[in-house]
Amino acid sequence: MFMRIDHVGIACHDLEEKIAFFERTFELTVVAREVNEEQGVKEAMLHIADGDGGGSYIQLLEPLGPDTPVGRFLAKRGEGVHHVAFGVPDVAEAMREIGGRGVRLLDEAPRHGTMGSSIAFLHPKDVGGMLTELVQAPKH
Ligand code: V0V
Ligand code: CO
Repeated sequence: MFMRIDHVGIACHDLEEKIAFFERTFELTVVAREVNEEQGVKEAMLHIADGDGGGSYIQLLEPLGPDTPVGRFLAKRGEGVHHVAFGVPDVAEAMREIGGRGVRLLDEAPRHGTMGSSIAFLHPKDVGGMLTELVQAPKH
């Protein structure tokens, strides 16, 4: 299955502070910001590189409240890497294939992700402790 790393998601308490840190430390640029109510996050995408299948990014995530996936993660583990997102050409097909291999899907159908993408999550307990996201870039 064709895959690339689309983004690494990092949980933080203060999005603006963390954006400023990544900008001045790694000279990265914010290319998108979004509030995603369904996922309970305010997020920013910082561009790293462009590849054949699409770009790669750091995604900074601030929770919209304590009772959200990122809010619970911060309370339990503190700031740090929250998930790794693989870019796939067709997220529904990737869900079928990976789900068929015994990995629990956290979404029944693809959901709205950043920058017009379609996303779905895999249970971290079935992927060696790594919360895994599948992401399909929007069609042009
Ligand atoms: C929880 N666990 C994790 C984890 N979050 N392990 C690795 N990485 C993480 N990020 C572990 C946790 O330590 C527990 O293990 C167990 O999973 C159950 O967690 P919990 O404390 O009950 O927490 P919940 O209720 O939040 O459930 C965890 C899951 C939930 C992963 C099921 O967070 C979820 O559905 N996440 C998918 C949606 C999401 O994360 N959205 C935010 C990103 P122990 O302690 O029992 O051993 S949105 C995004 O990326 C967007 C919009 C985008 O890219 O476009
Ligand atoms: Co993500």
